[in-house]
Amino acid sequence: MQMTMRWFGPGHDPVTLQQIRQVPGIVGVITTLYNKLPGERWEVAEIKALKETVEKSGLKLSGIESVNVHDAIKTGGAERDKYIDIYIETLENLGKQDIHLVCYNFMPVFDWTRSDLAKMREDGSTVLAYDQKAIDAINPDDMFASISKQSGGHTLAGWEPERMARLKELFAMYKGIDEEKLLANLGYFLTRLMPVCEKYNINMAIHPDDPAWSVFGLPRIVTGKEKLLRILQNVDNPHNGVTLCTGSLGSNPQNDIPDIISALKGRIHFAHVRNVRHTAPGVFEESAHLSSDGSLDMFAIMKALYDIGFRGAVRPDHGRAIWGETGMPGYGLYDRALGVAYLNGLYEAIDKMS
Ligand code: CS2
Ligand code: MN
Repeated sequence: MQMTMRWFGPGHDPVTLQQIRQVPGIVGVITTLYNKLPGERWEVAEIKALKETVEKSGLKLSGIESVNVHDAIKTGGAERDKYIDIYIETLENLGKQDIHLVCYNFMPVFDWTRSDLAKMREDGSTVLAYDQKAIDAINPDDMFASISKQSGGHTLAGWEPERMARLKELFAMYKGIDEEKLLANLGYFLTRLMPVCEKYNINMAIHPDDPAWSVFGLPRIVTGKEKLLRILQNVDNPHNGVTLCTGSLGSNPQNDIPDIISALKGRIHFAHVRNVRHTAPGVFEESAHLSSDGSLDMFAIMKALYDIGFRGAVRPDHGRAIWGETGMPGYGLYDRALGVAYLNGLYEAIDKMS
């Protein structure tokens, strides 16, 4: 297992590489060119500079999260081939820099969705939370305003203001796109990527939809075991794989995460391991990583990953805001570092007892 943390890059992330390096057991970061909009090519010089910055701190660049996918690709629009060509060039440029892991998502319009970015818990910590009733009461046009109001001035991953300014147009693009069409468009995209992935040994790792059900009437196809298996079988190449995000899949209590992990053996390329606490149907909050604080069995999850032979990059995911830390919602240093320490402990125990 390679323990990593997500880092948003110079000028974007209030957490420094040196701080990350001081977290025991961390070998690398998962990062991105945060300024890039979906559809823009990543140039070699930019990737090189990012990699050098990371490596100067003594860490490895373990993978990219995310190279975002243009909506023309997701909707199968007239310009999809042009944007797939650009995506392929980006992968080529990443491959040439010895980068072999790319996380992405295929969610229409919005990336992850929450109704509250700072829900106060009894102990005074705050967490990201979701309440379906609150989401149902929001007009999708106001969703961006609602999210950005709570973001503490940070641009949130997947919520690029440039895209959000074109929300009406985006919703119009997805008219007539149902789950089957979206799945077919994903298959088309992945089929075209496989040759470059084979050439440079790049693993594509699709991130589950968060929450793991349809929001605002938009289709969602990365929500559970059957659908994940369909995506993998559709393009049956080991480079077409999954980011096993326990918090996203775990938003739906029906998803049995250890069972999903076993079913995806050999195709999990990256893992986001965090807990989530279900409080009512359609209502959850992002608890501390510890099993007893949430609804997921983190031991069973780490054991399942161990048992299928997964030894790739793992990262904690959203943490609570604790100890007065302010920063990017979900991505403070303190609680994610606690998450890392805990996951390391679980892993060491599982490894030594196996
Ligand atoms: C992440 C996602 O912060 C998060 O919720 O897990 O934004 C993830 O990076 C993207 O969906 C992957 O493209
Ligand atoms: Mn995740």
